[in-house]
Amino acid sequence: MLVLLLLSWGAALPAMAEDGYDLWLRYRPLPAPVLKQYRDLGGQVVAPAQTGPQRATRDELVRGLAGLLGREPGQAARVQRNGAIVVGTPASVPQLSALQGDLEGLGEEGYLIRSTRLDGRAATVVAANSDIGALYGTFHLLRLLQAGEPLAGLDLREAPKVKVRVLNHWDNLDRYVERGYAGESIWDWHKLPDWLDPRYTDYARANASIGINGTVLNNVNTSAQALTPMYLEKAAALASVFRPYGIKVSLSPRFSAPIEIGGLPTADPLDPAVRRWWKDKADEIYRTIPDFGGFLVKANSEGQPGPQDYGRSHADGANMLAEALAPHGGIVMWRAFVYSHEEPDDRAKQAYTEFAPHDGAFADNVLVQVKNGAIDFQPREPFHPLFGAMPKTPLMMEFQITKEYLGFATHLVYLGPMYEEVLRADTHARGPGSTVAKIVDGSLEGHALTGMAGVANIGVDRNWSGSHFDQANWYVFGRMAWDPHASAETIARDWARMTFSTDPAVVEPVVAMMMGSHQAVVDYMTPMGLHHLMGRGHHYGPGPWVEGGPRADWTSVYYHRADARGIGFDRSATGSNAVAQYAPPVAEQFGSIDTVPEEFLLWFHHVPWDHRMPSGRSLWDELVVRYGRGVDYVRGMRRTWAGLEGKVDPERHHQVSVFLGVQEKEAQWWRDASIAYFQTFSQRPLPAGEAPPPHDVEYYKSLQFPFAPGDGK
Ligand code: BDP
Repeated sequence: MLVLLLLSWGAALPAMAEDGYDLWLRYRPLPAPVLKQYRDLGGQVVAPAQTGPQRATRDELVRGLAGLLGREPGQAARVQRNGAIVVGTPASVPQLSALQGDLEGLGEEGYLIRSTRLDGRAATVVAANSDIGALYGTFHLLRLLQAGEPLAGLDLREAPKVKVRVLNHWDNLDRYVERGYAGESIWDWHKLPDWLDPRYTDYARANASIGINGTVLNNVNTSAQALTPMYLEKAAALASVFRPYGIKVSLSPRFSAPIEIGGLPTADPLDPAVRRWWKDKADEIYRTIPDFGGFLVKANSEGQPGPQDYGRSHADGANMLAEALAPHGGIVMWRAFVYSHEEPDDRAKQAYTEFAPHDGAFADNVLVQVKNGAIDFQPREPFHPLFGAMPKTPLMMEFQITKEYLGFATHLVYLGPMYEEVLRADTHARGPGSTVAKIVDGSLEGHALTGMAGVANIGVDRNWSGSHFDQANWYVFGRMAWDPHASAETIARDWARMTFSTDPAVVEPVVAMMMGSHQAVVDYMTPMGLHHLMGRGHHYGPGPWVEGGPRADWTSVYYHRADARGIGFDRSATGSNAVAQYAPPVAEQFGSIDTVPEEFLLWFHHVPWDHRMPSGRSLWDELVVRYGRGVDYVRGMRRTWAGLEGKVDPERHHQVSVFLGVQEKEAQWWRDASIAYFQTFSQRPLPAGEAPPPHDVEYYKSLQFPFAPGDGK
């Protein structure tokens, strides 16, 4: 049965505080000139509401239209005559059955949006093969309206290019968020399963609006408790909130759980009792959460238990879990972020060394989840050499959305350009054009199971992400997981329009700020391929002097290798030869100091201080200039933002202004501390016009931040 919804428009909405809670789904009344073109729209809304996803769709549509088009009640009669919006599937809305043929090829999650005539009236149609497709299409339509796009002649088709689009929450059961800068975990485990915070629904709406279809609730550094019946009940309650939005819940299991909560003497993946235990556990999980997504596993990495504790391989471990989940349709997301305690080799090489030989050995429902670079979410890394090196295994991309190494919540850094740079990198695995995006979307090797994961930046802060601009990173992650070939700039523009204003005088400067912000943070923190130079443990602020401690590859000196001669990590054939892990054309390019892209120079080479750079400057001078350029960019952002006063609501304008001030201070601190420290090796003067750091290196070293947020526990 169809529910026909006739909207009567309420009076103008009361002015709402712009505290960021509404994310990009603000639905504030459109400005009059934009509104004019929609005067016929939405007089009639046909949107069935029989199922959970249908109700979610209809509610969103009603909310969005009422907010955006908010009209005086007296106009209702005129509005009702024109401009139907019809949303659904051929099964749920009989009028849409004529579109059956057009829906072919759009799969379970795709949709089309078309402006057409139905029953002799002008109508905007959102049609899909499934309720979830219709929900995604509805969000897309609302996005077009938010941006003030014309609907006439609209005819677009969309389907996700990646199957598993998932957030990874590094949230502990005590609500501490590892590397979280937005307050504690939004999962109020103690009050679950009874209290379902309305925030959970808003979380699901936000994710569905950008196509995210899965969430891993708990930290990869996990506790076996998460798999106990008590916590499964709580996870099931969250799953029930997310289900109407097409979002599946997954969990991070602890590999040693059979010992810790199962009472077994071992967690050996080849032990029949252990295998039995996991099968029973999977059965129990699916009894509690019938559409459970699967397991995300960090094993034999940074002290976590794993199959190697029993002399078994990653494939042995992953396949045991895969076998338990397979009958239920679940998947294993097995992380390749490993570097061994014993291994004295270059840390950048270890994941490849451990995983590449097992290509082809993983079960069909296993994805190997690979970070974008071989070290660890550094401000800039070359693409991970595993991309292209395991053709028989679906490789899932893992990006970090939370800005552990990029200034936490206060620095304005839009990650879109970074994601884009990695996804567009050419692995040459099957000749030129073998981009990382084509590996992730499965097209290069013909994998149907594909995925992208983002380490969430979400917490209980009113604005969810710790800052207004960090919302853009959640947003762009979702959009790029949907389409890894998408443009970071287009997405930034969509986001800015929905988040701040449709006024180009706001949108264009905001987009410009965002687009240069990643290069800026690279410049003021780790220019030209430097990496891993942050404060120890908490990773806050500069720490290029960090040395000693339990392992060399947790220090900065291990990575920058500065000495009287020069600076940088020699990963060429004369050094660790990590370049050999790339396909020959890439290895050749990265392996020579003459051809390596400037941005990766010190990642792959130890370079003399006086080496001549393309700019004509010496390496040392170039470094100093880059640090300063990064700081200058932040100053520029402050000026741009100040110019938007009055065009952006005061509440958000103020916080962004203050945060940009923090960013400038901290960018300056990174520049000064780094220059003061590296100068002790280079022994060279600063280039003309460059201000000397106000303190000596001992001062910067003495700064301590014992309570910086987000540290691992
Ligand atoms: C590093 C974080 C650490 C995580 C680890 C991981 O510092 O807290 O546990 O990555 O990805 O970036 O497992």
